[in-house]
Amino acid sequence: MMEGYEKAAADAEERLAAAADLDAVAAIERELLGRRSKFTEAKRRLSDLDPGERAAAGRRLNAAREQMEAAVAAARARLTASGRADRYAAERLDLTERLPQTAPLRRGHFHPVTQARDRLEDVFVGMGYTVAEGPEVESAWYNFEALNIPDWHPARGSFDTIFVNLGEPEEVMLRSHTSPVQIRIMENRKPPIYVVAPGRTFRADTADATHLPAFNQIEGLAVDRNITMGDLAGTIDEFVRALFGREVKSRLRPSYFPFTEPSAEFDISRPDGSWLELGGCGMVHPNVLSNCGIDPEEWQGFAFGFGIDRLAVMRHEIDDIREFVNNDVRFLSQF
Ligand code: FA5
Repeated sequence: MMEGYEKAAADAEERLAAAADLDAVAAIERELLGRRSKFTEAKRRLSDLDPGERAAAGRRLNAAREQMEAAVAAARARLTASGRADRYAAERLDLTERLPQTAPLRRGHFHPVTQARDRLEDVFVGMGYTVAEGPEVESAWYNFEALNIPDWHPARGSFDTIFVNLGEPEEVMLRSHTSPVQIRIMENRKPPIYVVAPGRTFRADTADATHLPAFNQIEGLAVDRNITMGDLAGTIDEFVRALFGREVKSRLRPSYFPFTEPSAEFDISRPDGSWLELGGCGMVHPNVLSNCGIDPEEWQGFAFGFGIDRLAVMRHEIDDIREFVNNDVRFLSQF
């Protein structure tokens, strides 16, 4: 009885090694170890043997069973691994494959506001400026105080700031303009400085044809010896011309910002003859230079900050700034 069984176990190892799939392994396992198998029958017949023979036969039977179980497990492991490898091979994607072209491929493009931002950077880099960035979440020091806006100052109210619930009340905020980047630049660099800093800005403004609650500004800062308001006016003129051509005019209007003195607002002309306010500008206030460790007796500067979304509206003659955030591809694909 035992010999026949051990022979079957040895055969089974060969059959398992050749099994092509997991179903075949399960069938062999049933045949070898299942309820109707020779193994189960041999186990049952152990009780017919003399007690002396029984122990030795039982050990041989167990050894054969362990051998078969190991062979079954090995076959399963082999087929699972190769099954996975086959599945991976079948699911493999060739990322370099080029499908035969049935229709002309349509290329995407950048959002018109991104295009305006890139164009602005190019124009200013062409004028010798470098490009910097600052964080979108700011402290009251950078967004206000260092810019000569102490907490009692009424100008704080005019920014409709969106505060973030972190630290002391009204200490952390989404920056309401890109002017804090002026401070970060002057803290870290020595004049002469010629930098522009584009980026997202946030205000609790209700969206309308000319306002968005999240919009983009570009800040400009020049600090050097003997800088005058004339340099500022010339720089604004130059970039308006580079961006819009000669038909569009710009004008400066006296205004007030705590961080510049004197201050102005600049507008550009629309095709219908009206003016659109694009930004604020002025000579950097001596207090702001001092706050950053720059001696106002030795250095002067001008700064400006204007809305990139507003500029893109002008550039493409769009009536409503909200079109930029509606994400209607039919609209966006025109630019
Ligand atoms: C400022 O933010 C000043 N930091 C600008 C500045 C910089 C002055 C440096 C002097 C020196 P103001 O709040 O006016 O100023 O905003 C500047 C421009 O941002 C506006 O002229 C407009 O073009 C744009 N802007 C402001 N609010 C919005 C809004 N809700 N949606 C779209 N554009 C806006």
